[in-house]
Amino acid sequence: MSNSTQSESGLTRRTLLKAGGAVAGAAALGGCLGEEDGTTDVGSAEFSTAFSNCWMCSHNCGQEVTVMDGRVVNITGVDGHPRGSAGPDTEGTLCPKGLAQQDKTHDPKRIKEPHIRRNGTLEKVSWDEALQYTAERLVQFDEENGAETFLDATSWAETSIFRTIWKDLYGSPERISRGIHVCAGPTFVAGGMMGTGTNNRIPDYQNSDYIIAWGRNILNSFGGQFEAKGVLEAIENRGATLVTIDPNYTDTAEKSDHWLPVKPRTDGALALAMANVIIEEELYDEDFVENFTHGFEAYREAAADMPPAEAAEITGISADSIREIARGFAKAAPRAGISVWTGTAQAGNSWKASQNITALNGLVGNIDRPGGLRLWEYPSTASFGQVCEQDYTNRAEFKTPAINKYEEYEKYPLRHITGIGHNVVPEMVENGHINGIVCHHDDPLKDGNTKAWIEAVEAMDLVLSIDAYWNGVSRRADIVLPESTSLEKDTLGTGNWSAYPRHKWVTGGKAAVDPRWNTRPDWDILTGIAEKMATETGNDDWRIFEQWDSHEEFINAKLGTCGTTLEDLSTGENNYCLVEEYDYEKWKDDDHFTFRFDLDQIGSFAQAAEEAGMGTAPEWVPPGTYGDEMSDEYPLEFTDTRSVFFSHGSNQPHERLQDHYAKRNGLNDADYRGNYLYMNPKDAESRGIENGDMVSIESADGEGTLMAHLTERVQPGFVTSEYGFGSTSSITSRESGRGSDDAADGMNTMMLHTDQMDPITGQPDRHIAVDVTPTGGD
Ligand SMILES: Nc1nc2c(c(=O)[nH]1)N[C@H]1C(S)=C(S)[C@@H](COP(=O)(O)OP(=O)(O)OC[C@H]3O[C@@H](n4cnc5c(=O)[nH]c(N)nc54)[C@H](O)[C@@H]3O)O[C@H]1N2
Ligand SMILES: Nc1nc2c(c(=O)[nH]1)N[C@H]1C(S)=C(S)[C@@H](COP(=O)(O)OP(=O)(O)OC[C@H]3O[C@@H](n4cnc5c(=O)[nH]c(N)nc54)[C@H](O)[C@@H]3O)O[C@H]1N2
Ligand code: SF4
Ligand SMILES: [Mo]
Repeated sequence: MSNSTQSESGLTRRTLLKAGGAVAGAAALGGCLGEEDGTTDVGSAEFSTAFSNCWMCSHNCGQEVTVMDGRVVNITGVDGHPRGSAGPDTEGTLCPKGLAQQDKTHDPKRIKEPHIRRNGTLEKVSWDEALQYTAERLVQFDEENGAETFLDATSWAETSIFRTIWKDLYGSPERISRGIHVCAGPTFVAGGMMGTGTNNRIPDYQNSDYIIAWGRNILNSFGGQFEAKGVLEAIENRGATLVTIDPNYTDTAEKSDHWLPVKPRTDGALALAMANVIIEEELYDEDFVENFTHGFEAYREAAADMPPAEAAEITGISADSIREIARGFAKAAPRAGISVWTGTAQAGNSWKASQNITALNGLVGNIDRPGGLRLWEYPSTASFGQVCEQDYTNRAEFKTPAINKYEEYEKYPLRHITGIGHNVVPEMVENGHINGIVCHHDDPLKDGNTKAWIEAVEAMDLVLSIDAYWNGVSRRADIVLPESTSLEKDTLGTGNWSAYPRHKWVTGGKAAVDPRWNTRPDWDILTGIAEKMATETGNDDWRIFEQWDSHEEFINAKLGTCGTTLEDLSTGENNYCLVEEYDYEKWKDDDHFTFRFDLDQIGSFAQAAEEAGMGTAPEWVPPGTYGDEMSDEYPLEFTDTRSVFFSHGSNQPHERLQDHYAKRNGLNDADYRGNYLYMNPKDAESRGIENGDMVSIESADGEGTLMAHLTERVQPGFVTSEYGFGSTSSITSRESGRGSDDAADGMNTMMLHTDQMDPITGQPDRHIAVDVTPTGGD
């Protein structure tokens, strides 16, 4: 095991500066301090410092938390951390949503007590009563409906045991996971099938000479974190070229050498035209293509059908620009990488866009070469099976997921690939094939097909919410179990891509403060349910967690393979460990490695593609084939996006963030704290809309009200807004207490959405035909 790069004493100059910051923060809270100049000993009785990792998204950035009198008074990053810094000897930081953990931890709007529904009303109960009731209802549900009709919707759970609980022990094979089902299914699955792996969408930024941010706003979605820092480092140290392909003029576009304002949903044509140039001008890696790939002829034919002039008509990008980017990318290869994630993956024709974009990597042979598309690896922490010393029966093992079992779903090709689709769940509830759900740090009501999802949640026999806030699900739940935040529990974080391109790593730490109010860490909640289930069912399999006295013991068992402990990770010196080193070009030693341009050899995909009416090789599939087409009635194309301040639907309730967000939009003077509708001044003028006006947005399936923000950053013909707001979101708990669906400013834009999706993976297609009109209010 190699240690982290921090100094031995841990007392770097920056640590002292940070301590100064903590003192200032404490002073602002009226704390009793000895010194005012920032030199106060942070080891004094009033302060303690805890090192751990952030969990506001799945990135696990290292954090240093200063606590005074049981209250978090400051949070900063950890220098040299794999995810929160640019590598050895560089400053570690947290992004705005990471910093917001402090607000969340002390937020009086959190759910403070366990609740169960009695006679239609949610009532506060003790933990013992809530867990006992949960076990009784789970047993009853299994008897009446079958556990296989229970859906696990767990998102960023800090503990890994939720799959053991819901799948193995309870016996439900169905899960809506965030990555494939609602985040970027086509990106992940195309990578997995083509040979680069589901998690290998992040290039080796720091060693790259040419980076394409393709439908990615890295400087916003990971502002201050490894990705953004890696890009900026490549520009500064290597003079790397940055290209952004995005219909919107984003922060990342602003920093780029080239911005290609592609028409939404036409990326598949752009990628094929780039291949056309690269193949025609013989700029591709012939050795790699010849010896390590499959299906090049089919790819060559598809690319030949998409000359730059034709792609220019489709994409709105000139043929000269297409040639320039294609040449720049291919000539810089293998030190050229494409960063791709959600922007090209949330549309009905995303599958082919993802396949065509991924194919460019194989064409120029940048696979697992410095500066190219790195095949990142996870550290080998022990699996549950390896650490569990008690045998148990896996109750889901021989159960067929409903989507594969019943003929009702034969119309969905996705059943061959992802097993279930977010947008299909309401239909499965209507058919009685899903009858209950656990939503754990997860809000499916913001992800798509929202009106149908609300009805589905209301129709289910059992809704269990494990959440920090009252949201559309917890307000409708039968049982609400209030969870602690990541500052109130022990955590273990691992990941793959990071600022150390040759190292696997682990991070983690102990709780910085005790759980606030009557909340509990998710480990305690899940093992608490297991304990009650053991008694209720008489089945000792549920006792398997009793072999660990605490979450820390369980984490240490998992860390055994890495030669470190949670105690070690909690110290300032070793908040992260670089545990194993791995090389580039690993595929050279792998006899089975093939980069597949054509997926004809993958039976499940070939079948899904045939049912969806598409081929197995790269091809151009126009927008509208599987998604909305604009019309006279709905002439504008809506897409949604994220803001640097908010982590999906997680932290919209924080007023400080709402204010920052309003200020950033220059609309903080208005008494409105919802999301904004961004539109081009030309589209606004023709509709009589002015900046700051309230507008009505309408699709064929829904409508809502937002405040308009006019900006040239959005192209005419397109409108966009940030998601996670409005009815059903956790923002509705503005006043402490439960709130209601109508209490909030802003709009859940997925009220405009029904069940449009990519047919292969079921990823919701969030490109919607709309029109916008003034409401007359302001
Ligand atoms: N602040 C913040 N940061 C986050 C998150 C968060 O919720 N908040 N979530 C995290 C998660 S889970 C993820 S998956 C990552 C995602 O990180 P990114 O994939 O970088 O996500 P976005 O920043 O939303 O960038 C998507 C971009 O795609 C563009 N786009 C929309 N439609 C199209 C299209 O048809 N073609 C092209 N080329 N572009 C299009 C949008 O304008 C937008 O700029 O962010 C992570 N970081
Ligand atoms: N409309 C639309 N929807 C999207 C996307 C999009 O671009 N547009 N992007 C998608 C992407 S990329 C992803 S990865 C998913 C992620 O989406 P989710 O997996 O749903 O994650 P969050 O929205 O971060 O968390 C949901 C809930 O967690 C609760 N929560 C906050 N803090 C805590 C806590 O400490 N403990 C617990 N137990 N609960 C907490 C909040 O109340 C919130 O309602 O969203 C997807 N949904
Ligand atoms: S990127 Fe931000 S929210 Fe995600 S783990 Fe890092 S600091 Fe936390
Ligand atoms: Mo995501």
